[in-house]
Amino acid sequence: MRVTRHSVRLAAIAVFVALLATPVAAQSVNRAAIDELNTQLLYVALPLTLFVELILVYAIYRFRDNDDPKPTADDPALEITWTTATAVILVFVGVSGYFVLTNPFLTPAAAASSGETGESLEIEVDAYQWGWEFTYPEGDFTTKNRLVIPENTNVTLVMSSSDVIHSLYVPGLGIKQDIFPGQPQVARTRATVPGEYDLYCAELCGSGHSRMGGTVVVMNQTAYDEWVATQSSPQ
Ligand SMILES: [Cu+2]
Repeated sequence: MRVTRHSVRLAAIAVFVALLATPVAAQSVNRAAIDELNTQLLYVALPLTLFVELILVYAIYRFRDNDDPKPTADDPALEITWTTATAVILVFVGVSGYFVLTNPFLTPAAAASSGETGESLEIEVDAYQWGWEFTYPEGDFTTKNRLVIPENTNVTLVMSSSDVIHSLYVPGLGIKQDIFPGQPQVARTRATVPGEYDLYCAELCGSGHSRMGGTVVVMNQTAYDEWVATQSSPQ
């Protein structure tokens, strides 16, 4: 079978477009903000990478037989251009990153200063060697290594550690926050897609660190209410 250069090129373009255009519904507002930043930066990085690689390939080809290279001459205009272009790109990356960092779901302290607080389901998180305990506001019940939250609800995790430094990491929901003993930390999210998400401790915290995982279960409001009722009813 003959594979034409044309078909290879078409396939490469198709894969590239599919990668860029695949609409992956973000599972939380945190995740949406992070994914959007990634895509934005990708649109800047890809053309730059192609540009640099093309120049590299061109230089290799153009000067392949050059046994007597001449030193390059000063070119102030060119130097000013590439310095300015680099500065513009860095400012763009810095500003885009700043706006995601100050998102009130990624930096809860920013929520307080921007006045964006509002209703929030507050769940206490205790991290310890080696596990997680979650205490819910609706009743005096706790769960271990399994955090259940309702979808489309602002959730605030008030976290403390009973021993060493741990870090709550839920990649699927875009949550990552270190937890220092004696210094409660806050993480926030609003999950938008029901399902189960892996939870890890992202801070090496002792010999049981690798086992310090769990699951975050996002339920629709009805299922969550029913689940709370079964938890708090007397046995
Ligand atoms: Cu840990």
